[in-house]
Amino acid sequence: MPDFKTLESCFTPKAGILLTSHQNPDGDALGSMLALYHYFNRSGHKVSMVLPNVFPAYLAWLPGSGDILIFERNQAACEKAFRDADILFALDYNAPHRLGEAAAFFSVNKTAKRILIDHHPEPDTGSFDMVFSTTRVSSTAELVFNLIKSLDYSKMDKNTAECLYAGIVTDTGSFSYSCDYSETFFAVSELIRFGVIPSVLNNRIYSAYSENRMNLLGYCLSEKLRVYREYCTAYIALTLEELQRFGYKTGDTEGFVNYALSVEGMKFAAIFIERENKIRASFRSKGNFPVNDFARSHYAGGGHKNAAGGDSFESMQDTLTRFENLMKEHKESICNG
Ligand SMILES: [Mn+2]
Repeated sequence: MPDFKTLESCFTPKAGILLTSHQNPDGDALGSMLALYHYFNRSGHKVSMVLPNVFPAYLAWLPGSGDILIFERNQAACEKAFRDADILFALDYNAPHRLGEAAAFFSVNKTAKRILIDHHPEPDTGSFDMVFSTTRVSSTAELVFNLIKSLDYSKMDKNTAECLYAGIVTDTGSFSYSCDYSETFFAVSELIRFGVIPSVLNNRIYSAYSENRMNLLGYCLSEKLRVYREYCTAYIALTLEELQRFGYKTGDTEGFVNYALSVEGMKFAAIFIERENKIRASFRSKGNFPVNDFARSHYAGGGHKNAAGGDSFESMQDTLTRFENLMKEHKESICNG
């Protein structure tokens, strides 16, 4: 666990703090950001939050989410937040380019201290003044829990704890991966002590899907799932037309790739989702096949060893043909990994 005590000297009274997280924010991006928002507010600082684009609706219940500035909707206010900050926190991403178009403002304020808190491999250390990074945790939210615990645990409260729990439970797929260390469960047991009720929050997160999303999932599983037993690989591909047919909203396909991976015998899974100008690919693996290396080599992407993503700029047909060739090529390391 990084030593967060070294952060203490950064905080002048009433410092202007900007919290940022990555494009297409997930539960960990939002949870770790909002937890720090509550913590720094209670510590008397002036805090703003910027996300590159909108977050999924199932996270809107998180306390404080209404105060987040969205770059794609309100560029002027976000730009001002970047300029005014004394301290900029980068949460749950490892390099400025993960901010998308907002990355142009990452270094606009030359005097701001830039602090990274993240659990992705290979942090771009040159872009930050301080780096708190390890892959040995479930989530950035778990890191933020430890930050608060070592700096001023008296500022932990129920709102903060709920945000942290949301980050941990979503980044571990409800405690089914990235949670092999006891420290994760220690953090969760502490969060429960501060008022989190897991059954209530799990319901809010996992029982709030739109009918459209459930229909799209059903369609994916019955019509679009391709299983290649000899390559221990399964994938799903969705075109723009199919997404529109099911009234697609941001976040609707989140988690779909895990269904492909949960087919018995599968060690590698992918989902390809057509966007306006590219095809977004997400990869998952069980065991040792490093999907972050795979995504980096073939899809200009990256991520974690067992969960990564990237883009393809070919047609859907060419994208899938190329993927099928790659899966044959990597057969040995996939199936024996
Ligand atoms: Mn994360």
